[in-house]
Amino acid sequence: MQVLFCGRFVLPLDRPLIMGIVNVTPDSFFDGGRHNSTAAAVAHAQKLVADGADILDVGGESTRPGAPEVSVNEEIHRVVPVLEALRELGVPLSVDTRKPEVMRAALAAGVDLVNDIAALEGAGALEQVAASRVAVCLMHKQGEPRTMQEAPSYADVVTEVTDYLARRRDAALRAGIVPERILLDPGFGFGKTLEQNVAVFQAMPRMREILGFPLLVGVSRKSMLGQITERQVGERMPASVAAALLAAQAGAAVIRVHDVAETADALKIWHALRGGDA
Ligand code: 7PJ
Repeated sequence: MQVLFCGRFVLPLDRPLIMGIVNVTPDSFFDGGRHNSTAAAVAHAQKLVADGADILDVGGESTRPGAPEVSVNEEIHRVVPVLEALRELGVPLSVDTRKPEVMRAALAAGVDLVNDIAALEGAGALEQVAASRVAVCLMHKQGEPRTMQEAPSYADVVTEVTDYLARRRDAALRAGIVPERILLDPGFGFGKTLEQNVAVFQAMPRMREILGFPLLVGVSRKSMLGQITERQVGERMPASVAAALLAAQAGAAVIRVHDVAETADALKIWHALRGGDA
């Protein structure tokens, strides 16, 4: 059976894992105070675990298109207290960051997985992760979050995303990260139009074959779902659950979601009813 070496844990990959999203950003908790946003994030994370999250993904920088930049210090102060408070839960902890300095602080705080939308391209990021025992998610994006949705452009989006992930996979392996520690992610919504996201989604089984590594998929509440359903972000839960099921069907190893309880139910039905080993 395929497994993921993930810091303190060895996670079986025989069925899709649910990664629950824990945002620690002042705009997700309008309180202003540090203590309150830490406490709110910790409480939310505990609820996600009760709801069935297999991994918690803690992020202090919003990478939504157009979101403001966050300084290294600010991001560390958002994320580290939450990681420290969650360590005793006994659930694998991921940090969602592209800043090597934040990775260093998160590694010191005992994180189990580094989820990097920049695929460890930051200075020293590869080496730092290689020197640890944590898992890593290498994600594709085109451009930078603030402007990436302005004019995404590809000759062949599936080939370009696959080739990029193959290059970052190889860079990670060369740095000494063993295969069991690596997840790859096509990066839905990161510099991709709806049509490009759809093409990549449909190509996932083929990409998995070609790349030979487990895939992480994040489509939860994203604007591609809003474009299809014409729903605002707060009304995209059913669309997100539907997309999560299809990602599972396409072979995703880890599914990154906001709505953990609903996704867990949907996956239970999928496991129970699909039959065979599809
Ligand atoms: C993703 C992520 C994703 C991975 C975000 C949002 C934007 N990390 N971080 N994959 N998305 N690995 O959740 O809408 O798709 S932040």
